[in-house]
Order: sequence, then C-alpha cells, then structure tokens
Amino acid sequence: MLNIVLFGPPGAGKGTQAKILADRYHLYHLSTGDVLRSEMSAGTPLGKKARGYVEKGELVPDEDVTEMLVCVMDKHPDAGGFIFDGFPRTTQQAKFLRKMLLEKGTEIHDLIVLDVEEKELVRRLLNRAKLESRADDTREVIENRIRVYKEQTAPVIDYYSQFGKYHPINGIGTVEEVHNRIAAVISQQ
Ligand code: B4P
Repeated sequence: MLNIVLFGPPGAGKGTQAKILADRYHLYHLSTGDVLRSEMSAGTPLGKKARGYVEKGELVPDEDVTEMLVCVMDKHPDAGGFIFDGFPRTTQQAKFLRKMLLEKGTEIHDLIVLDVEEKELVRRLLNRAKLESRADDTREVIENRIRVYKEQTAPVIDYYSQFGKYHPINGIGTVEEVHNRIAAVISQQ
C-alpha cells in the first residue's frame, strides 16, 4: 500500500497534481475539499454545517472532517493506497491519520509539500474564479485561506519532519514539470 499526503497552501496545485498521481500510481484520490463540496451541494447535515466554514475560508472542525474521512476510506477497502489531498490540515488531524493508518497496518510514506509564493497563489485562485464559481475563490476569502494555512496548517510539516517524511517540491512551473518533480520523490520508495 502506498499512502501519500499532498500538502501546500490553497492554490499550490494539490488537486491538480493529485488527480494525475492517482491515475499513474492507481491510488484512491481523497480530496476532503471535494467531499465537503459534494456534501454542501447535496444539502446533507454535514454539508450545511461545513458551508459556514468553507465560504469564510475557515477550517471545518476536526471531528467532522475526521469522521467524514473514515467514512470515505471504509467505502474503499480494496484501494491500493490513498492520495490525501487537503488532509491533514491541522496537527490534530495528522495525529488522527497516523493512528488510524497504524491500526490498519500501514502509514504515510511521503508528505509532499508544494511550495508556491503567495502572489502566484492569489493569481491562480483569482484565475480559477473566472472559470468556476467557487464561493471561496474571492480575494477576501483567498487571503483568509492563506492566513489560516500559515497559522493552523503549516505546523503539520513540523509534525511529519520528525518521521523524516517531508519532501518540499518547487510548485512553480508547468503542471507536467511539477508532476515530474513529485514522481522523482515517489520513485525513491
Ligand atoms: P480545498 O478544496 O482543499 O481547496 P484548496 O486548498 O484551494 O486547493 P485546490 O486543490 O482546490 O487548488 P489547487 O491548489 O489544485 O479546500 C477548500 C476548503 O474546504 C478549505 O478552505 C476548508 O474550508 C475546507 N477543508 C478542506 N479540507 C479540510 C480539512 N482537512 N479540514 C478542515 N477543513 C477542510 O489549484 C488551484 C488553481 O491553480 C487551479 O485553478 C489550477 O488549475 C491552478 N494550477 C494548478 N497547478 C498549476 C501550475 N503548475 N501552474 C499554474 N496554475 C496551476
């Protein structure tokens, strides 16, 4: 089983790269952002609760996201591995994931962190706003998402560093160039 965490600030290219990696390595692509958006559009109790956080660029509470994650993973018992896109986003979530995977006899093999400067993140997300209508792709909410990333999510890197799993990757370049840099890390497994 191969389990990868794709990590980075909003707009770093996590979702874009996760799809390509899932295809290439036959992994199940688990994007907590995508699952939350589908709960929101289905109007489930979780979706209604999550909307208030997502639309402000805040994190959905850990207990809701972890429960949701377990539910999705349980539906895919035969997956050859997972690519976690947008999870964990807090140290609490990272500890939860480690414990859950250990209980299943597996672990996170790599934490791949996409490094992209803030000006480029804002440019990409405002560009996406022109193509898709995501309520959290407005300038004000994007700035809050970046702030939340720095305060609550970036510390997850320190948590994984202690296990020697942290791989920073330059996230600037074409989608293919960034993919090749990530694949070079994964091929060392
Ligand atoms: P996400 O859906 O994870 O949103 P994101 O961080 O913005 O990343 P995304 O994957 O969409 O963007 P990408 O970088 O691929 O989360 C949304 C919200 O859900 C969060 O704010 C939070 O409220 C909630 N949430 C999700 N998970 C949670 C959790 N674990 N705990 C609590 N709350 C949670 O791409 C951005 C743009 O860049 C795209 O338009 C893409 O085309 C472009 N791009 C990608 N690569 C590029 C490249 N190399 N060059 C140029 N452009 C590129």
